[in-house]
Amino acid sequence: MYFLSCVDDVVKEHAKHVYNDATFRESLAKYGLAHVVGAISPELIRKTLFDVNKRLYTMDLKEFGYNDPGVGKYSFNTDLPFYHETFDHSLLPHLFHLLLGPMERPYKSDVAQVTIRFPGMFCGNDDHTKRWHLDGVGPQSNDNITAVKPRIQNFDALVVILLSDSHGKYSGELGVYPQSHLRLSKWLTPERLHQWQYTGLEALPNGPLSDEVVGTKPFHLLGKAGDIFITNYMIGHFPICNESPHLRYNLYYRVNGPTSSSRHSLKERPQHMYEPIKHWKL
Ligand SMILES: O=C(O)CCC(=O)C(=O)O
Repeated sequence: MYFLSCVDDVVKEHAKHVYNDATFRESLAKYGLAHVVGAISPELIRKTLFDVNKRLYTMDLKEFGYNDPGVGKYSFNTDLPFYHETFDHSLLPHLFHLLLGPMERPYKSDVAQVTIRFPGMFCGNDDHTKRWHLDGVGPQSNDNITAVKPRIQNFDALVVILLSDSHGKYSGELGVYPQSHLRLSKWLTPERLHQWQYTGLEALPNGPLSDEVVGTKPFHLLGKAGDIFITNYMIGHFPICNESPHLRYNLYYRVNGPTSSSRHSLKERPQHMYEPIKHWKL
């Protein structure tokens, strides 16, 4: 017990140290993203990667739910308790307590998403300006196929955990558009927001509008296994081509602060798309 509380104190101190670094907060406010090196312990990374690879080996791919060739095929959402530990036992709950404010209960992870990008994925004539997207935007099908519920089910932060070392640019890493949270919120009008809710991803300004609205230079989320990137929920992102001979593994969590929606409360707050950093303590 004593040992566990010591570990918790160390993790809490680490979170405080990260938060108190002004460049970390400035980066989140200005660019909508920040990199924390070595944030997750090698032991948690090892256990998570072991489980993912074991599933590949045993072909226990039930969790690889989406039947969407190319995009979602090697992506699975999981609510298995094991995947919550990687978030819940790390500095992340403490860091979000500081970044988004205290909650009635401690921060806990929502569903985890694991994505694997195999060599060759998204290479060739791929046009990423058509593929960048925001999560939580767009209609949701109900059981009754004809009834589609419009929604903007936004959250506050996307956490990207690298489960494997990057092998240089174009090794399947996530690409993000720095500042797109601010640029998109400026571009948004009530009509456009309405389209996002009803049409979803197709109504985002990608393709020919992309350079003008979100920018021309994506930033590549590269690092070592155990590094994390925290991004604002309104940062446009997409997986980059994997030209390396290695598999790339990322783990994602979507985090809700005290004022945001959650899949449990099913609150929606489309108006927050106009003020992407309003609820952050930066
Ligand atoms: O890691 C990836 O491949 C990107 C996944 C992604 O963008 C998403 O699921 O929204």
